[in-house]
Amino acid sequence: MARSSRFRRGEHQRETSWRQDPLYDFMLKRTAKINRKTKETDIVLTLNVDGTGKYSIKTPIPFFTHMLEAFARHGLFDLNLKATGDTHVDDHHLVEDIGLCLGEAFSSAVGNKKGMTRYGHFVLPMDEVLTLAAVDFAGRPCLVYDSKVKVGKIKNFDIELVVEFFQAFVNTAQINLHIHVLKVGNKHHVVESVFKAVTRALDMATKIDPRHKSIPSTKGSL
Ligand SMILES: [Mn+2]
Repeated sequence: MARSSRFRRGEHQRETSWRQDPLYDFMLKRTAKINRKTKETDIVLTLNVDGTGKYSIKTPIPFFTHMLEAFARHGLFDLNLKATGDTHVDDHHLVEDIGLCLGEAFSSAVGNKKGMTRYGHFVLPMDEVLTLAAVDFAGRPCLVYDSKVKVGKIKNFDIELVVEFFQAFVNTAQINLHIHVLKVGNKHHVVESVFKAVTRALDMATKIDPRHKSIPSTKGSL
């Protein structure tokens, strides 16, 4: 009997306090679904910020698909993406529009950022290459992209599109993102290290820290 009543008391305490728990808002809600269709591209994307890195990515650009798979896996974000577009013209429209949709999904999923860490950073080695990414969910879009490898091709993929992707992502996510390739090398390593460093920084920044009882800003909003 004693054990049973303790259990009931515990249940009751949880019942009355769970709505005040900053974790509660997010465990249920940090997801987003984005549909975007224009004459150039058709994109359906779902994101769960509190995922485990499960993904299903379908784009007609194999190297870019590889990058987005790495993004989902290493940021522990669940990401489903089906994207088609006028890639017979150029990959530019589709890569940029996926960046816009992914940024929109992050912005929507994190909501008012209550209880969120806000800042994140990562320094990622990939063999001879070393890349730093730092992010602030500031509510203001700003990208600083610093790499000696900004042009060229990886198979058919145009490396110039990497900065286009992150600029689009930053614009709709409303974040401040610094990407610095500190040590260049193989082009595939450079680009992949950028995607992995960014996603690890995003994972850190989007984590809920229960010590934050409110929105992580002295202004009171972000
Ligand atoms: Mn690779």
